[in-house]
Amino acid sequence: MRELSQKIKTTAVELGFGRVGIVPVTPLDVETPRLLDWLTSGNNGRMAWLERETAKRADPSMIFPGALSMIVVAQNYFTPHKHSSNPTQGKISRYAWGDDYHDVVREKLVKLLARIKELNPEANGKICVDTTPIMEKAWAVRAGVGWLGKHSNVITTDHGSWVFLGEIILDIELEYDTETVDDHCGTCTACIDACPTDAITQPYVVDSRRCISYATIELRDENIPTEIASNLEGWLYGCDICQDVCPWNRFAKPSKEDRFEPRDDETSVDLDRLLSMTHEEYVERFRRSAMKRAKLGGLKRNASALRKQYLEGG
Ligand code: B12
Ligand code: SF4
Repeated sequence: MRELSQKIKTTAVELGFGRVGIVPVTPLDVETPRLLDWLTSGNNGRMAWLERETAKRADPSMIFPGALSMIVVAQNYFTPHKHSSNPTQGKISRYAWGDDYHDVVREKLVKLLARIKELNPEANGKICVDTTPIMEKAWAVRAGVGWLGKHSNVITTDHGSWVFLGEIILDIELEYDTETVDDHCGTCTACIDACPTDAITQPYVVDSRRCISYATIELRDENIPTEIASNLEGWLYGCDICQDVCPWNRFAKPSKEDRFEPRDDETSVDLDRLLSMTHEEYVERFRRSAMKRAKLGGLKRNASALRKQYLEGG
């Protein structure tokens, strides 16, 4: 078991994952009541899908019967580029500059699972990247990948919070990591103080209804609430403010994954260009990009809100 676990970790590092941890699959007894409290307070906004599968989120064996082990990986996505400060441009959050991470991380996990099956043909596994109803951040903390920052993203000591999370749930036993990473946030409240919409309502808790990331990506088919729309601070898609100010991100090292380099060298998009974009141009520009999630209508709505703000001198 020890040898297999070690080989899995070595392969994960060879595939470019910055951190990897392995833990047994047991119900999330501390985190689940917190998830339920969060939902009861309405912090999920219109993301009703978070309410539907709480039992699965609490216990991955409901998603993958026979689940015994959880491998958690972190993929560094930091590339050292900046945003345009021109208000006629809308900022794209760092995670969506390059190719869609769902595809990039999944592709690597497919390779990792294939290697595990080579080493142990009895093993079966399920790959998860974001969309599977599991609490990825809670598993990453358990697996010693990092700690939950006050902005509620997982922070690693090597790459800060600029990491995507991914998992393989397995039906075999492995040797487990027992060490977690201490919470290194200390008395710092930089993320809470910097959030322009006061979305971090208490340390570790984000109210999606106030979060620019939610408003510009997940809130569909309605206008952005006025108090958020007047505080977008130039963000067209997602928001990185709470992570940009985090001291742990000062020492981030560039990712070796070229696919996270900005597509078309763009970290921002010209608002007028977006507002006049046809569906065909949209398909071409955002093919294989995570930004497809907001759809062209959503991006145009966000661009209009930003344009209104700079025309009003806000
Ligand atoms: C729903 C969701 C969102 C929502 C809600 C955000 C949130 N805080 O959960 C919205 C749309 C706002 C969002 C935004 C973003 N997201 Co998002 N999102 C998710 C998703 C799909 C589910 C997360 C979830 O279960 N939330 C529910 C709440 C209850 O979970 P929670 O915040 O972790 O709650 C815990 C804390 O409140 C804690 N807690 C409560 N009280 C206390 C007290 C103490 C003392 C402590 C220690 C803890 C604690 O307990 C709760 C349970 O563990 C995950 C993927 C996945 N399947 O897990 C990606 C994920 C979390 N998102 C991710 C990213 C990258 C982002 C953005 C950075 C994108 C962007 N640049 O715009 C922003 C960050 C905004 C922010 N500050 O959180 C990454 C985060 C990677 C990382 N390093 O952690 C994930 C893991 C996707 C991935 N596979 O990489 N996201
Ligand atoms: S992503 Fe932006 S709006 Fe959301 S909590 Fe962080 S700083 Fe606030």
